[in-house]
Amino acid sequence: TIDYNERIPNNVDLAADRRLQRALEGWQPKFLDWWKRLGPSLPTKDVYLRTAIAVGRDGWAHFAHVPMEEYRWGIFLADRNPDRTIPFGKHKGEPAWQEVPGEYRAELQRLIVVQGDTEPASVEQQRILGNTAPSLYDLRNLFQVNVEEGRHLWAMVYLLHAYFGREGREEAEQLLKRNSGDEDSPRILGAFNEETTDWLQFFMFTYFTDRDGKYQLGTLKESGFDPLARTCEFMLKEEAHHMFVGTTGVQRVVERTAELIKEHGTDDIWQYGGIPLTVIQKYLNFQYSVSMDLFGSEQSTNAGNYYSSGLKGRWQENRRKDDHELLTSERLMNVVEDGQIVEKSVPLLSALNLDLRDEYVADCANGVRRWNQALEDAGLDERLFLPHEGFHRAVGVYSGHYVSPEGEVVDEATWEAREGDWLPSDEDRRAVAALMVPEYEVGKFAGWIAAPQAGINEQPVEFDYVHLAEEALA
Ligand code: BYC
Ligand code: FE
Ligand code: FE
Ligand code: FE
Repeated sequence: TIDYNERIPNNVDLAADRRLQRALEGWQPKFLDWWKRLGPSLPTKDVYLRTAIAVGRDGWAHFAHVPMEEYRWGIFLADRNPDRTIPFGKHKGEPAWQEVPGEYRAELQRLIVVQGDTEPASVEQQRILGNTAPSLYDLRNLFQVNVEEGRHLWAMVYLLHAYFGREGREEAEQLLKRNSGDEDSPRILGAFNEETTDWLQFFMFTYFTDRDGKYQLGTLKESGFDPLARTCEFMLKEEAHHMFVGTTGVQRVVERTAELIKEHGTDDIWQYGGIPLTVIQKYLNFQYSVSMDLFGSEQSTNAGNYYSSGLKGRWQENRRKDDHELLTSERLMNVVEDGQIVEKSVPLLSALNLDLRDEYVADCANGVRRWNQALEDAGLDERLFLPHEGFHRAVGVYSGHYVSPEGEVVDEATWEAREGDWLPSDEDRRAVAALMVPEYEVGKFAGWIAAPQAGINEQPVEFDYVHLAEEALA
């Protein structure tokens, strides 16, 4: 269990390391200041939140109404397996590292900083969404995601403080100083500088971009550096809810859209307060493609080196039936040559970003199947789909090329002519934004989204998930 008597709740025996404790207690007010400045902007009294109270397999979460700024952010690592060995790379079979291996210090720190940078970035991106929540249920889910991303920042800051000395402490400060979309000091990865303009985008973000988080954390959970592996293992438990918010959020939008299409016999349902399916598809296209970019280049020496060094593994490394070193394996990948997409064979070790991305793509398809089931159940013929991997890409082999959602390489003029059919236009975003009127009454939902099947933690859907502050109600 986690010691809640401490100023910083933890299960790493922080009290036994006075220096580290003081360093983190020095960072804590800066975190809280950042939360006040760039965290959720809607003033609330309290929110029905899940807090981690243990890290074991069952019963790790406690639910209660708590003021958000009193959320018990803390440091929780999955239990240590004393027999754990490094699962892959050239150190395979050696005992997992409990300290940072000197030769990989820089790379390990870089990975942790990149991971850490995304967590507060997403909170910043979602800052103003509370003002337009479609229900108290959704508002609560937004805030749950936000506090947990805040805790994921804590998880990375702990590693930086505990294992990377002065440089680590400086990086921890920088994690609060770079900000999403900031001209001078933006967040590190592209998708985390995009605006989250509205709730449809938020649901697409938690479906597609939090899912990148799931897959990246899944590879870091395999790391030979045991504290990183253990912290990612626990983060993944929290992450499941973020993806639930995305899957069911998009599903509920699709359900409501299908209902309105049937009721009015037209796809053009703006006038009836719904989001047309074509616009949902454009939002999907956008968030999927910027999330695909988060995997880096298909071929990456960084990724190969991370693997060989034992720092970052593959998704479900232990289930892979090979030598876990990959020095001789090859695989096929797509490249664009003379305006055609063709396959070529490359060393597997050079293409591990692609290996992970393929796992991600297969997982993404599951939700799309669910959403299409909702369309089928409603008796509609329209379907949603994942665009081609080359569509709207800024990183990797497709960057610099124009590829349609169907996977056709097109010229620039065609792209310019069709872009508005494929990606949300400013007009689309404005029309979606116009539907985003807040619904803060218990058990009520905005007209563009269906109610969920069930409430949170076996509470009813009609439940006071959030108590707003007086000034928010005025
Ligand atoms: N935007 O060799 P390459 C999450 C940079 S999400 C801008 O192809 P590599 C969350 C790259 O950094 C998960 N720059 O890439 C979700 C490199 O720069 P340097 C976050 C990019 O290194 C929702 C250069 O281009 N965690 O947790 O193989 C809410 C060459 O790149 C981008 C991680 O990402 C981009 N999209 O792979 C909250 C895990 N892509 O080093 C949270 C840790 C690449 O030459 N990160 N670049 O200056 C990594 O494993 C790797 O850094 C990456 C890139 C997979 C991101
Ligand atoms: Fe309680
Ligand atoms: Fe996270
Ligand atoms: Fe997340």
